[in-house]
Amino acid sequence: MMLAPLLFLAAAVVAPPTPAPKRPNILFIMSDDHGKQAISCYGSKLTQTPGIDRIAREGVRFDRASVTNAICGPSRAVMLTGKHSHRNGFVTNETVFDGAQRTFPKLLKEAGYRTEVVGKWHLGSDPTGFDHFDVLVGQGDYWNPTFLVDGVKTKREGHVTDLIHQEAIARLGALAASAKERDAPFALLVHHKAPHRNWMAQPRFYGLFKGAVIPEPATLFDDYAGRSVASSMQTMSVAKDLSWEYDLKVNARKLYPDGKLDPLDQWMNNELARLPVGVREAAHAIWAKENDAFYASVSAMSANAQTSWRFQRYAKEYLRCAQGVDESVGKILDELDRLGLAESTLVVYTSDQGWFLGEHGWFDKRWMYEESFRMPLLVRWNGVIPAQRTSTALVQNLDFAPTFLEAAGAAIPADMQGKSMLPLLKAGGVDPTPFREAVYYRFEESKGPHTVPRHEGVATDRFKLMRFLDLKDSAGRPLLELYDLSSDPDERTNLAGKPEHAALEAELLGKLETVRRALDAP
Ligand code: SGN
Ligand code: CA
Repeated sequence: MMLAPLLFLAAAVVAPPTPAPKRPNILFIMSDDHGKQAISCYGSKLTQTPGIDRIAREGVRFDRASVTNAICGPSRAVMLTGKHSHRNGFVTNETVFDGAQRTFPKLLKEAGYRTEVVGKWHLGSDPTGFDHFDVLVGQGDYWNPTFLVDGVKTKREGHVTDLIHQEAIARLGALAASAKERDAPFALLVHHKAPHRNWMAQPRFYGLFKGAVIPEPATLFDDYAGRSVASSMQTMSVAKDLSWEYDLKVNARKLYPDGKLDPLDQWMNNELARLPVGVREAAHAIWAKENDAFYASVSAMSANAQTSWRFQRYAKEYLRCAQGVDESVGKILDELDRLGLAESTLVVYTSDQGWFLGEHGWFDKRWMYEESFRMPLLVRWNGVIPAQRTSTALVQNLDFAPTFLEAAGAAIPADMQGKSMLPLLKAGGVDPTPFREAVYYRFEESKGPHTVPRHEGVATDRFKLMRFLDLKDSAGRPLLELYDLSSDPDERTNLAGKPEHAALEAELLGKLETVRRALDAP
């Protein structure tokens, strides 16, 4: 009678320890300009994204992930190098990335990984550190784009999201086979262009949101009364800066029959002509009825009613493009299942920054305000990272490189400024330490499109201080904005310069100096 428990105990003693996880494959999926407001696992009121949501369901969703610089090329350079823009040298989109420097793909390759990238690159120089690259030339076109395939220009027919997706599926199959043969993992970077401006979806999504009313954000008609002058300096407003043709697909000639047209307003006759014929007709057909009704009523519409109309058109085009990305992500996850790679692959979904989908009256990004500063971030590694977790840790795009290197068992170079998220991920996103007390941000592209003034800043889990580098307050000091994110998540009330918040302002200025010093900021 006593034997059974004893046997049981003995069996428990000799049971083999759980093997350490093998080095995972790395699948890094990124889109361009995809805000959290447009992803349903983040509580979107606008759309459903079942493909992307699956990663959250099976892994960790980060709610306070941020970028160090909310603009395309610089963000990508930060991801590759694990260093802030001032250290990797790629400060604005006008810069050329120095591909001779150390990047995570190069280090993974040295560690025995096969490394590949497909999709958007946008770093001015050709990719380095990849066994194979198949990237868009420049920003890339939505239709019939030209790719650079291992240095050779290759024009392909079709829609950019479908073309990148097809290539991703083909490379996954090839990489799975070679990984087996070499008994070594791979890293595949799949970087979609969508939903970047000027929003041209695949025809199969044209019917989506037809007749629907997209809820307007609470700050669509923001007058920036509680902020500094900085917010009024931009040219990225839904009301004024989206072009009728290029962005909104409304024939400007019908609105201004005798007027002089903006170059972007010659688009209907120019760029639209690049669409395949059947697609061109389908595209015209979705807009025609709504457009005709608009031409007939626009003269009687108030300015706000016109902005609301423009918002609806813009939001629907954007969300349709994002739907194409979501469909691709869902199918890529299915393909991992089919290839038997779901357990052995670390999967990331993110975007190169967040996005203004009408919040504060805007489109585009660039600002340290929440919508563009925060990026979506979802991570899955079955069996290693717990499922269905959320995290408020202050992780950044700076942290991808060290995370991938640690997962690969490779050394993290001492000059990388990011921090591996792996321990945090294994703990399901909970880190009592905490992971990071404060993050540093710096945007330099004031001379680029949309005229957003240069600024830097520091954010903690509750507060954000922004300092405009070229603007002064009435006393001649650098212009500041300070927000309490817990009571003012829309950042409508600037607390800087208010005597009752002087101690808080001084504390945050101190934190800004601390992070600046630690990172050797300019
Ligand atoms: C283009 C867009 C801008 C956008 C930048 C940067 N204009 O210049 O609206 O801010 O890219 O975007 S467009 O008329 O060409 O669409 S980024 O994602 O590459 O940083
Ligand atoms: Ca971008």
